[in-house]
Amino acid sequence: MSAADVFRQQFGTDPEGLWAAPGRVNLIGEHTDYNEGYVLPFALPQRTVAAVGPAPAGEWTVCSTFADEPVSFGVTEPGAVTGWAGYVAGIVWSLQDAGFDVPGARIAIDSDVPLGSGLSSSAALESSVLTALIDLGGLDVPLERRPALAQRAENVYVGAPTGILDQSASIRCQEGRALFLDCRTYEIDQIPFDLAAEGLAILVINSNAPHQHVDGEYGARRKSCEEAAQILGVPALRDVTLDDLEDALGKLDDEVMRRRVRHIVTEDQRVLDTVELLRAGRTRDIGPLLTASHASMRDDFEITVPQVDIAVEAALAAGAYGARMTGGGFGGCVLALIDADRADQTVATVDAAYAKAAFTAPTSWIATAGPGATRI
Ligand code: GAF
Repeated sequence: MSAADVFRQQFGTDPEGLWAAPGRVNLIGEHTDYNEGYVLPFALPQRTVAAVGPAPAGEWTVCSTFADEPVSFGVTEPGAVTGWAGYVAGIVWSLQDAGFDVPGARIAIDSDVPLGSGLSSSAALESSVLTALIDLGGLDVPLERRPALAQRAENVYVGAPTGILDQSASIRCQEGRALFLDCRTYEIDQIPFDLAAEGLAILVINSNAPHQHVDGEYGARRKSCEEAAQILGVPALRDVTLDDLEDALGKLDDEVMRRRVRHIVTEDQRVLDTVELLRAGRTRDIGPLLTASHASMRDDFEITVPQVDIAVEAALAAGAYGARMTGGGFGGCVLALIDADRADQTVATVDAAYAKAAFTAPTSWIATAGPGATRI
């Protein structure tokens, strides 16, 4: 059933409109967002659709294709609504808290963004509902302000200490482009990213590894980065450049903290180098940067698991130009930059490596850069 079908079944009338927001793949720049650094995501064609219609002021009801019961709520305090509907209530709360007169609404959700795979299913949900409520209420919220509103829903209402990468990707990405985002200033550059024209492709390999300890470990990484910035006397680790790195590491006593800092500082530089190569039309040459990013996440930030490490190694063995885990880590997806005509061999090599290790089989597909959040 589509979101519109669920809306009709639940509310007995047609929705006023449909809004969609995508999941994302982050090409490079992992855990740099909350360090006020750089990221380079592109939007997936997979998206969350919200069918939305009006309701009396101060009343919201949300239902979906993946939950049995609708959830209704009024004006709420952070955390009052839990589970998946909390992301929707969080958007209402965040807009209200920012002073906007949010219209009451009936909302039905459908999504083909894989859940819990590091492809931003929660940001897609937040961004579709945010865009719908802004349009429905005729609210004047410029595009560049929207990701921070959705991020607040997640940080304050839901209570997840995430950065601004996922909501920015879902809201600001454009078809055929990768989004180069400065997470301090929110300045963007839309980088042309039409791999098919170059005979290339991004293969996404969902490790299907169960996510473990995600929340606690994510928060611990963030805390360690923020403590390091404080010790180094900088507003954020973004302010430590590659040239400063050795000096900075010399000022930190804790070996684990030193590794965390090294990941962030080198990762920011890898994003900048990747953008430069893409601008110069040297797409194949970004491969080693992708692979170095993975090694840094594995060895310094320590956020990979054997399933994603094996996927990266197998993709490289099959001839990929580069490969890395994408997203927050502890499972999730790997991306590999490959020649488009080598997709089948790459998938076969990865599948064989998983079978040999007796891991649950991965799921792989070619990802193209789709549009950001919009009314459809
Ligand atoms: C998750 C978070 F939600 C993002 O903010 C970002 O930190 C990412 O992990 C890692 O780059 O997706």
